[in-house]
Amino acid sequence: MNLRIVLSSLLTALLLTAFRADQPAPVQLLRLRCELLTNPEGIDATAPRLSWELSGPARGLEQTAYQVLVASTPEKLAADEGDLWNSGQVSSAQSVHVAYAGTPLRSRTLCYWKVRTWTTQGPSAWSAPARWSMGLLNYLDWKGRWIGFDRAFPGDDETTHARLSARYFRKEFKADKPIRQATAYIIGLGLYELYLNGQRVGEQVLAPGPTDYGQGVKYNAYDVTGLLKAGPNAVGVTLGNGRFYAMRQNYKPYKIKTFGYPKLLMQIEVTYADGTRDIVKTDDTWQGTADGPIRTNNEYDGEEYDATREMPGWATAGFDAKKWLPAELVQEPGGAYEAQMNENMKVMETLKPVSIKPLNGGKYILDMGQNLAGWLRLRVQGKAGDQVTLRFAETLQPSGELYVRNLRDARATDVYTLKGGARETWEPRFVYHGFRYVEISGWPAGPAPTLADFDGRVVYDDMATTGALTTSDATINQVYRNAYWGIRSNYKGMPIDCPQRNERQPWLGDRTTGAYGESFVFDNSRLYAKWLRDIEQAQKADGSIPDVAPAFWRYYGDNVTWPGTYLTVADMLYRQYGDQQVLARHYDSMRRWLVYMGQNYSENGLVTKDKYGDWCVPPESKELIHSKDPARNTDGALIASSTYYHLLDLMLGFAGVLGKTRDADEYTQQMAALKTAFNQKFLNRESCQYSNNTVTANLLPLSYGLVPPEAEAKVFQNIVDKVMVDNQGHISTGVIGTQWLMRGLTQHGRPDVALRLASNRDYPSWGYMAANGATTIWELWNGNTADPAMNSQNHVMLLGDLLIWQYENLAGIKSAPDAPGFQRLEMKPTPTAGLTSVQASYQSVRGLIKSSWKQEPKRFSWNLTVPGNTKAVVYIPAKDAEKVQEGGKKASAAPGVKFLRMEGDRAVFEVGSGNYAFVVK
Ligand code: RAM
Repeated sequence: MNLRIVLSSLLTALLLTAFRADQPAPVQLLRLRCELLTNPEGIDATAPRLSWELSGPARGLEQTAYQVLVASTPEKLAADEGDLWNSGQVSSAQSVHVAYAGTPLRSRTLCYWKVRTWTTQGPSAWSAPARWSMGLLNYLDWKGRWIGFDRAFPGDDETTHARLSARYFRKEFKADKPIRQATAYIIGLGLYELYLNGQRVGEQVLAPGPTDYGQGVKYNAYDVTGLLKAGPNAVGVTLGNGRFYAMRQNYKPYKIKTFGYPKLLMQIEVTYADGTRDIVKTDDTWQGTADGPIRTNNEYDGEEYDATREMPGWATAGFDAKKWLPAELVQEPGGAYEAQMNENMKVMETLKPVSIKPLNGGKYILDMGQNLAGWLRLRVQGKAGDQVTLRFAETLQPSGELYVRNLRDARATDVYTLKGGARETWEPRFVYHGFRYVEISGWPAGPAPTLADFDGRVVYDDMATTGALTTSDATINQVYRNAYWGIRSNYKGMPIDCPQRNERQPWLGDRTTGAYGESFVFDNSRLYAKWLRDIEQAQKADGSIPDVAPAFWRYYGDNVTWPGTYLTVADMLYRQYGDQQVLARHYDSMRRWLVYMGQNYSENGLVTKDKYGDWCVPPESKELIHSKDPARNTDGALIASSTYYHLLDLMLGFAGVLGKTRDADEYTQQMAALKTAFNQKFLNRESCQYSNNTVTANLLPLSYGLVPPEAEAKVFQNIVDKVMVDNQGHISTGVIGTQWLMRGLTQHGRPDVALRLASNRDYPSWGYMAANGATTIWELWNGNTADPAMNSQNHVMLLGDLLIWQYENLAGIKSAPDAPGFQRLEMKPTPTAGLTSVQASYQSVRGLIKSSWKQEPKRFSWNLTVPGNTKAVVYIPAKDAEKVQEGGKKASAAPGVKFLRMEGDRAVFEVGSGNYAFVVK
């Protein structure tokens, strides 16, 4: 042993003795994740990125080095043998997105890993082990054939409101030796449920994630070792339509994409204890039927289930399948087979209804007390053939009946036919509804239904809630809650616009900045990374990007604002999650689109192509959907050109990150030329008004850095005047302007105006929605009075930058722009007259961040938490740094706190990880 090793083991021994009972815990490594997923199964990233969190005994914990071990068995890992990868001790502070760099990973490789770190507070022990497994990386890894039935069956109906019964497939097989391990790989289109020996595999619902199936499909992988047994086994799969057999058939085929009849490709790979392997795969020895209990399933229209047709035991060995048909070999859907690396949907919450009221005609109205997306589970007793019908809606008519006109032609109706006898429990499998109210009819004779007979099942992507925020303002809190429910309602394996009417499309423009705000509330990193892939797959060879992706509705029309979301979401993933890979992966496609737009739609130095304007501004009359008043609307050419400038700016940033200097020069030049042309065309140099002086017309150039410095103050004043004088403290922006409004007002020195907009309860405002019964966010500011043709009660696009403002500006939880992924926090809360406290927390990629402050007449107090291996620059409202205390001491002398400078009426300090309690008296 050389001296260094002796010394270091002595030191370790010393440290270990030092951390006994009365000592604080040593450095800990927590939340190990691979590609930001916990122990993912079947991934296809060949250099997967590993992340961990650190927590330490004292303030200011910093990682100085790490070592990662990846082993092919848990035993090897336990013996510290990284046969796949031993990174060695790497001097680095990086604890997020450390890319695997070991032996090339192949299909099916099981990877067990752990990490240890060296820090400013001593070394950590090895972390607890974590794992991931590789999926099927090659086309030829798929050994089976696609099976299905390429036709309709009696009882199906292929007119516009297509009805197709679910298709069931099964196969028996024998495992003749003890099993060591088994994995199932499945692509079940449109939607599948997988059973092994009668048991449901996994908790996912409505899987897999939707894609443009002609471009590519997602597979899921499950470790099914525990579900198989030596001897006879059976696998069963139910297929629903999903978006594959689209909800509308033979209807506007130029717009609505449909892909064919449900189909399945799967295999179960079994490794026996003796090391031999077997593979059970789809082929024409499988059996299938369309005669099961799910009689019809259609995402818009609902599901009908006839329990008298149940087939007990169909997914177990020994079932009598005489009446089943041989499965037919069908065409593959085309495109790539990719591992699904975003979370599937799950029942995320079960909610009790709040009231049930009888209506005429033996009907009842059930109120969930909350607008939600998912379905109803019911418990009912009656005779065979009794039929309970459930109709779903967001609101009621004054008569107490359902209001369904805003669902357009979505029938949103589930029907359950009882088998009779004992109490029956049922919930649908292949649909979801956006609803608060349910009309129940056909309830069997006997006792009337009660609340106990029903559960609301809240369904969305299985992602963690990462944020929590409350303030001293009840309206802000209520709107936050409505936003929370709106966002979870509209995550459906892709971000959709609404969950209730005959639409439910992933419109790009609805998420331009929304995705960023949402990222504080939910861990949406995987969903949006998947969505970028959807958008990439939707891009045409010439560069054109549609307004909806996956392009289930084909809206290729070219405009700047909706497709531009491709870039803003990539930017969000980089800033909020430190994901640099998305920039590298999508850079070329983003650039192709930007160049394509520039080449095809330039006019006098501007890029003017627009379609939606400032979508959904508050209209002049409360019945209207879209304003026709030129004074309320903003010139589309201004919106397009300023947005194009902003997108060039984003590209400039991406080029910088990726070291593409030549491109960067090109963007810089284009921006300079565009700025000149833009101000020439739209800016009135005297009044400092842009175009027709709407808030949006002035706000976009101001937010994007287009305004000449000497005009900035006046342009901003025009915005404030418009809000406070012309609109008496009310919002006048639509989907576009609202994306910058709250931050813009705050950053330019009028947080009071932002607060006014956020706490309003009269029209138009988010609070007005809440005051008028909204439990989510409406599509329209006048959602309670507008025409039902386009009036969803559960949209998120009008949130604009409200959530970003709440977290970054109110609570002060913000990633410094030059330190993405919260490497360094910029904590600058905004105490404003009328708001006395804010409490917020956010589970970032680096760990839990907290900020809560309170403004009392002569005292400002602020408690905050900075996660391990992270720093924060904190901006404390104080005219004099000497007045700032931390933990009862003068702040500048407190441990881990460093005074940096005064900045206006803020004392600026730097702190490391830990908990802090600042007070200014
Ligand atoms: C409607 C919805 C949707 C929006 C498009 C342009 O279908 O309001 O959210 O993005 O129009």
